[in-house]
Amino acid sequence: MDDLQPWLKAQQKQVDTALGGFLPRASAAPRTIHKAMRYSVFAGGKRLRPILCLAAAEACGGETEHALAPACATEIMHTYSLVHDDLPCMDDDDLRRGRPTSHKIFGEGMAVLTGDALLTEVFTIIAQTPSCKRYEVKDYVMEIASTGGSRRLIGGQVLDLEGEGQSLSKQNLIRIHEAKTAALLTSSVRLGGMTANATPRKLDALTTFGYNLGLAFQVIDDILDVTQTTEMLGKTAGKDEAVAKSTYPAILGLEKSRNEAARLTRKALKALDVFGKKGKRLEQIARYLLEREY
Ligand code: GRG
Repeated sequence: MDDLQPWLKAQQKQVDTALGGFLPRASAAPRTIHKAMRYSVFAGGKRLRPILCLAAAEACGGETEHALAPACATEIMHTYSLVHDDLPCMDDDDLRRGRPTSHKIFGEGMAVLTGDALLTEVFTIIAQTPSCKRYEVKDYVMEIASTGGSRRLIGGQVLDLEGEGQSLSKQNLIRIHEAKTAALLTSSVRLGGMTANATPRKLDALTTFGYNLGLAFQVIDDILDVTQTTEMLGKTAGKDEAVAKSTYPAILGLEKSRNEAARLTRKALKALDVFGKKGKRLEQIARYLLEREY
C-alpha cells in the first residue's frame, strides 16, 4: 500500500492534464459556459472513476494512453451529475468539492446548461477512444450511454426523488445505489478493460468488482456524511440526517454499515483473482476506499 499515494497523485495529474486538453478552453465563446464547465471539473474531485478506468486497463495489460479518453469521459459524466444533483430543484446544495456549487456562482440557468454541456462533451470525448480487436467506438459509446441513461444514473435519481420523505427498505436503497453510484464505477472499470481488449471473462470480473466496489463506496459515503465534518468532505456534512434521507447508517446503524462495506469490498477483491499481479492497483484502491476519510 506504501506506494499507492504517489501513484494516485501521478494518475490524478495525468487525468487533469488530459481533461484540460479535452474540454473547450475557458476563453472559447461563449466564455461563461466554458468557464462554468471548467469551474466544476477543476474544483478538486478525487478522480476516482478515471483512476479506476486506468487501473482496470493496467489489470488487463493495456496502455494508459488508450484509456485516457474513456477515463476523462467518466469524470465528466460524474461532474455533470454533481452539478445537476446540487441544483435547488434536486438536492439543493451550496457546497461541492470545497467550493460554492455551480448555480451559486453562475446562476441556476447556467448550471443547468453546464450539466447539459458536460454530458454532451462525454460523447465527443468517448468517440476519441482507439478501437481494439474486440471493441470499437460504438461499444464504448453504448457502455457509457447506457450508464448515463434512464435505467441507471437518471433512473437512480428518479427513485431518489420519489423516495424523499419516505423510509425505504434496504432493498430499495440498494436499487438506488446500484443505479446512482455503482453503475458509473462499474462502467469506469469496464471501459478501462475494453481499451485493453479484455476477454469476456475479464470483463465479467471487472463488472463484479465495479458493482461491489460501487456499493461499498456508497455505504462509506453514507457513513462519512454522519461521522465527518463539512470541511473534511468539501460538501455539507450531516445533510442526509437533516433531510431524513434513507441511508445505510439510518437503516442499519453505523457498525452494521461498516461491516456491510467490508463485506462488499471482500466480494470486490475476490473478483480480482483472474488478474493475478496485474490487479494490484485495483486491489489497493478497493482497500484504500474502505478506509478513506473523505
Ligand atoms: C443526472 C441529476 C442526475 C443525477 C444522477 C449520480 C447522481 C444521479 C447524482 C450525483 C450525486 C451523488 C450524491 C451521487 C452519489 C455518488 C457519490 C457518492 C458521489 C460523490 O463521489 P466522489 O466522492 O466525489 O467520488 P468527488 O467530488 O471526489 O469526485
